[in-house]
Amino acid sequence: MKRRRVLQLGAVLGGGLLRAGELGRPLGPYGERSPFEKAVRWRRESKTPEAGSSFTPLADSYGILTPSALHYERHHGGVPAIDPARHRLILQGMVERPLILTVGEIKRLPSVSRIYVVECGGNSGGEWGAKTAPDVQRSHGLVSCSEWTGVPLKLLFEEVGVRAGASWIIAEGADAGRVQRSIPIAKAMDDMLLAYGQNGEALRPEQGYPLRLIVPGWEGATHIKWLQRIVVADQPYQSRDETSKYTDLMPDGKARQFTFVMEAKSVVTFPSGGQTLPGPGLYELTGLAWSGRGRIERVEVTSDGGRSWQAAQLQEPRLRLAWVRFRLPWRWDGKETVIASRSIDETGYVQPSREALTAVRGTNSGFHYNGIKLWKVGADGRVTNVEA
Ligand SMILES: Nc1nc2c(c(=O)[nH]1)N[C@H]1C(S)=C(S)[C@@H](COP(=O)(O)O)O[C@H]1N2
Ligand SMILES: [Mo]
Repeated sequence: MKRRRVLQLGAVLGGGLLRAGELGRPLGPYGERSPFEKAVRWRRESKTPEAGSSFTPLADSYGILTPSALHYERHHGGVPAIDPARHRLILQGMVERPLILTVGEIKRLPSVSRIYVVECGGNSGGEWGAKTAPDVQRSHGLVSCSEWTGVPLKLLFEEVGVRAGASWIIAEGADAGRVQRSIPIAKAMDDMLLAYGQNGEALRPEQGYPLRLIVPGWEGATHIKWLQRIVVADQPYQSRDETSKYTDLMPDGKARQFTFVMEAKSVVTFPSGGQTLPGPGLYELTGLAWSGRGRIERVEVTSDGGRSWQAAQLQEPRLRLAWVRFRLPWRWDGKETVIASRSIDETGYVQPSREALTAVRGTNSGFHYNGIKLWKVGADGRVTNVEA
């Protein structure tokens, strides 16, 4: 193979580029990023500032962890200021021994740390319809991935003793929104976490400080933040947030309810909407893939509008229910083209095209959109939302 020069650095080296070290600023008690780094969450306009969402800048992320300060936010009643010394978790309902726990008591229990995606059921919901999002942050940024630390819920339930016939839990937050969600108890006994840690420190207030549920692979709305109560029951609660909202309207006018699992998805973050390629040449095409059903087995990428698909390189370790970073060297010839990715998970499920998805689900679903995302690269290097 002919050796190609990847980047042309040689000529500029020599004068004036390297600075002598100046005396820097002193040590600091809590770190901050460089003032030259500008990526921020984008906040969608909402009627009230407390109830709203902000989006993770996916195109500015490296690897598979979202820095806590950039984790997306979705609140229905603002971020409460909770003093952990005064916070309590109540476990009641169909249990042998109802319990009230302090945060300190919870932290004493055996714990685990796991890397998991949290994704809002409404993420990329704009793609059902007008698709006006100019960039990947706004089209797909209601998803983040963190390392969560906490107590397996199973362990707590073994402490309180679940009564025969119990089949659901109802979790309640301490925020003004009083968000309540019903979750099948089988999920709680499987892999749910009562989390207090995020990326090596306490949860951020926006993420539910001091306690939240993590429901691996299931839609964000079930991951109750500022958790203050779990009621064990023999039926779901049919709360506002699982009846009037968070249901999927189907083409026949019926609505699907309790669609918990987030199906396999992926998105190219470079090149993606709003970016400009400076010219033809070698680039690293990259993006993120995840599935609520388990491990990502394969990600395929097209850079010719879907005529051919090529397997991307997957960064190890490939963790279940976490982001997988994919990459592929890509030589852009300077012509207009369309790029996209599709993910395949360990169950064999293949991320569908928009056409295949809307053929089954119609276009009024609102939630749970996981179609293949296309980006157009113009001959001028500008990348745009192909469906806009
Ligand atoms: N108590 C409470 N829990 C909540 C919410 C809320 O408003 N209040 N929003 C839910 C929704 S819809 C989502 S998508 C996730 C968002 O979690 P994050 O803000 O940490 O990203 O939290 C869920 N848990
Ligand atoms: Mo959500």
